[in-house]
Amino acid sequence: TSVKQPYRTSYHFQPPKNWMNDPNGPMLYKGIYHLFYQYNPKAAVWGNIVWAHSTSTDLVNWTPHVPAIFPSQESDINGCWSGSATILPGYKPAILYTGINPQNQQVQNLAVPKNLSDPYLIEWVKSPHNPLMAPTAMNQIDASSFRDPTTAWVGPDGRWRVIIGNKRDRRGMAILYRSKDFVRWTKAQHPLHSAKNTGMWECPDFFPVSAQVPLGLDTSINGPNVKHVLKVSFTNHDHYTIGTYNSTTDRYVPDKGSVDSDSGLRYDYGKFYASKTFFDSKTNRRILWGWIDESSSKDDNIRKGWSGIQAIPRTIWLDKSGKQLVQWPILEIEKLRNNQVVLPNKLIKGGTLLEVSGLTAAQADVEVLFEVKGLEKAEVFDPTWTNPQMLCSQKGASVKGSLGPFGLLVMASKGLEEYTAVFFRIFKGQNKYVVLMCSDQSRSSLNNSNDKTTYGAFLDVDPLHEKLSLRTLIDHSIVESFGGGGKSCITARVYPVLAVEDGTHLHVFNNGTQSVGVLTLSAWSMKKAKIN
Ligand code: DQQ
Repeated sequence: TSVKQPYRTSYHFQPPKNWMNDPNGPMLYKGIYHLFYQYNPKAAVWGNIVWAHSTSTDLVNWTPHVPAIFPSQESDINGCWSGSATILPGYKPAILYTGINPQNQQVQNLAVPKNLSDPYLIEWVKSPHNPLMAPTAMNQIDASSFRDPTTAWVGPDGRWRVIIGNKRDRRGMAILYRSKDFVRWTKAQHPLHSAKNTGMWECPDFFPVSAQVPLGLDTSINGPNVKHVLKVSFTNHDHYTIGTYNSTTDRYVPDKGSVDSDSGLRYDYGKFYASKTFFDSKTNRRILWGWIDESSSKDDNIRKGWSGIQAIPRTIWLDKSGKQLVQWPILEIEKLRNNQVVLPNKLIKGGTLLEVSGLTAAQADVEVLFEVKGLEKAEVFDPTWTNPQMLCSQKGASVKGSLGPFGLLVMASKGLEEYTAVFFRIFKGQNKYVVLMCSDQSRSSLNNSNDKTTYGAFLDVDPLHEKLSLRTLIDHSIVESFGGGGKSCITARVYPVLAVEDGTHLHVFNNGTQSVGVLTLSAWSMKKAKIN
């Protein structure tokens, strides 16, 4: 019996079947990229978690391997949960991960490659000293909230540091441990950082970024012109702050205005969770992997036999403002671009819907550059509008405005019974213009068992002096959008009934009263990648 699979991706990473969640231990070793991930070998729902493993030489095409880490000792017999890789001196990779012990306590374990001359690092052996870090009566760590070790870094005293996600009551924390030999770890007196009312911090990530050049830095780098980023996952989102790390006191202090709360900065304002970066020493980039969950029902996931994909890896760096990060799909993905379709420079009048044809619209990469005119006609921004997602839900694609909504209708059916709208609206604020970016899924499918929540973000672009760009990667059931060159990202999952395969269309639209210029629009059909 063959089930139709209109929602499987063609160039977003996923295993052939079953459940996948967090990306784990990404690294580059001897010219080969490794991706491990949380995987259930038995079903399309979470459970029986092992570290599945794939490798690649280009981050686009992937070869599957046998699971690298699976329950085999007391310290991980009930599950091998998330963790990270560190390359130790002598060019030796090491993985720290969370194991679930027979008492269902969360403990931290070490695994190392069995054979360093195998470039694929297929077999991993666990330390006989596991667990290396465990909750005890002495350290008062909550055994159900102690997980997801980061990549370790070296301080000025030569000792290794690692942080582990934790909470105490409602306070989220990044517990710090130090070690001389990577085997014996001692808990520091104080956490690296914590914040009240955030709940458990899952999958922390802590890394330096250059304040001078848009390049990545290896994890132990610190000094002048280096800022640090702390990312933590809670309430379904990956939140980050930018700040300063003092490696002598081992404290991280977020910059003023950089807040650890639900209203702070996010990597992505749609679906994107439990992400992790690694430093690519071959190209001096820092690369971000993130898990994109389904928006379909559990029953549908079981029926289709799989659940979870990974976002296209993103290069990540500090914006020149120093106030936020910028993300962009890795350049390698552009080698899948095929049959470019170009829309010549054009003024899009209010009320226009313009089809972009000649491409496989269900498997595409679209880049568009808008020029906004008549800014004095922008609607006035109400300063009580502090929640962009709410604003996008109230002012969806069908709600007419002055400057906007304008953008792309993707995954659209022929008769527009279904579409996903990715668009902008521009408002006149107190002393600057406010750009709102939305991904409206409310009309994405005739199947109402899907979660069709609309997502939104503010975009730090000044339309008076800058052009407004939008890039959208479309891949059957994912719409991954980058506004303003990657200053705000919104990822959505959609499951159309009519707009599948060749029944899928792409349009540019302007539902505002003011005209908008399209300076350039390029759309490519995307070739299929080898994703396992
Ligand atoms: N997923 C893992 C945990 C982590 C959570 C378990 C985040 O280690 O905290 O599969 O999605």
